[in-house]
Amino acid sequence: MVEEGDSLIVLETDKASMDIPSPFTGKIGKIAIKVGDTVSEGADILVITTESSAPVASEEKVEAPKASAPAPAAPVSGGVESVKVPDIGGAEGVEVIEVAVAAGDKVKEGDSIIVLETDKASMEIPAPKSGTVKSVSIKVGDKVSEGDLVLELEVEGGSAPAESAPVAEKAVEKATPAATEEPKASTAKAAPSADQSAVLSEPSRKVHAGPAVRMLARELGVDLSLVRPTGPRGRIIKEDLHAYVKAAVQKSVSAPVATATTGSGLPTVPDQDFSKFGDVEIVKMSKIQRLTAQNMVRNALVVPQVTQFDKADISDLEEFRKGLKGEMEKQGVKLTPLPFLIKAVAQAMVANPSFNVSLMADGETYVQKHYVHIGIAVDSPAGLVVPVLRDADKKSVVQIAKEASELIKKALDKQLKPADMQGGCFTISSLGAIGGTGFTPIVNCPEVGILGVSKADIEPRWNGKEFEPRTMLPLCLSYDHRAVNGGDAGRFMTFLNSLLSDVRRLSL
Ligand code: CAO
Repeated sequence: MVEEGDSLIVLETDKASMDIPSPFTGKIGKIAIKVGDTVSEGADILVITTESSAPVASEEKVEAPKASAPAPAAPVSGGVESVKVPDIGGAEGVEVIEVAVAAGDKVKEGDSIIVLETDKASMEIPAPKSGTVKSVSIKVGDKVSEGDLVLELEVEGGSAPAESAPVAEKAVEKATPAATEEPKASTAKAAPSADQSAVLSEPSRKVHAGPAVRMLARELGVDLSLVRPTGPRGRIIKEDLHAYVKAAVQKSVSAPVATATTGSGLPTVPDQDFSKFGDVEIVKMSKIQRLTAQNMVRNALVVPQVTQFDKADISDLEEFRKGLKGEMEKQGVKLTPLPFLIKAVAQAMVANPSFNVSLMADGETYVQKHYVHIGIAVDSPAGLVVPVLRDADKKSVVQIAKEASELIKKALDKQLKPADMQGGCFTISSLGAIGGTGFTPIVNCPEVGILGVSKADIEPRWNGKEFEPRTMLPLCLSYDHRAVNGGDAGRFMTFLNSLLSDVRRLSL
């Protein structure tokens, strides 16, 4: 089955190639020619049974149209020469669909300089001689006839005749500013290969393709200059286009990580030359930094997250902690507020199981976890790492303090194993020792909640009679709003606050 306008055959003279499009939509019957045949105007090509609303489908014979190969302009031997539209089979007002050269380009004899298209065929007009283009007199969309001026060419003085192949490789790759949405027509030699992956990111180059392929490329939004040609004489055929699109799709599916840092297809921030503004150096990111960047982009883009803030009165907790600190130090454990936070969060997870889930990719199910493993964000020399403390809900604050110290030491010494960083249900990111009054941590997928902890400070609190100095700890709870609703988050935070504000409850 062919559609009207589909390319049926491609003819090639020693100076140009022509696509012969189907004049009708219908079914191909007998084909009268084969590759290698020589044909002239009026020669039978094939028979098409046209689709018709009439009860009987009609058979139409397709003949070679009058689209004689354009002859190059008369040979020239030096100086600036006018290159005009050659004999194009008597056709008048033929549309220019591509201008393949610009002023300053070097061309070789036989290189395509413009492409014309009638409703019957497309024609590439070759350069009659090698030389340098001085000026171009036509643009895409112009209608031209035999004898119209195309360009001025400074002919290479005494140049040797061009190679017998009229489709010689272009000498200059300078992009033409011609206002065409398509790549510039010409020929590009490339190793015949169906593998399009290697050319996906090659810069623009000249192309050689028929109108049907160009139309398909336009429909698909494909830049033909990126497609590797495998047709005769470097011609791009439909199969090349299909292979290119397939490779492009596979590339984007199989390499999401490569685009993750740029936002999975979102516009990238263009690089700037910062050295214009002062002394700079380029520093390679560590593997952890690169992975963190990728995960942050994914988590920030994929998770609809909300952050809620509160302050816990940890005055009693601090008094208790400071009382225990010396004793713990003798056991080699540094008792900071962190183990209390881990314990309190673990208990809040048990009391609010909606925080202890992971959403499944099917969008229909989630995993409810019946264990409570808490991740601790550690600012290590290699970058941000999150070791996981297991079964925190079942351990005492002292036990948690010991294990957390070991995990943090391992992280700082770069001794963490992958297993130490897996299986977390919720993350605590404490910047309390550093400072700040609050921040919005990004949920650490596939977990659905993360607690940011800022620096505790003494604040005046009204006790009903007077203002009292109390140690207040800023808490910032980010959660995945797909899994946790605002009510659950409010209850989680209030419960957590109550545990931290009354250390006796924590030991219950
Ligand atoms: N408010 C006030 N003081 C605090 C505090 C808080 N919230 N948290 C800890 N401190 C105090 C400690 O008590 C300790 O003081 P003392 O020695 O007088 O007791 C001091 O700050 C230093 O604590 P620390 O840093 O040694 O230990 P920690 O348990 O608080 O933190 C760790 C350990 C690993 C969480 C921390 O070192 C770290 O890496 N934090 C950064 C995490 C991060 O980068 N998060 C951002 C991730 S992106 O969202």
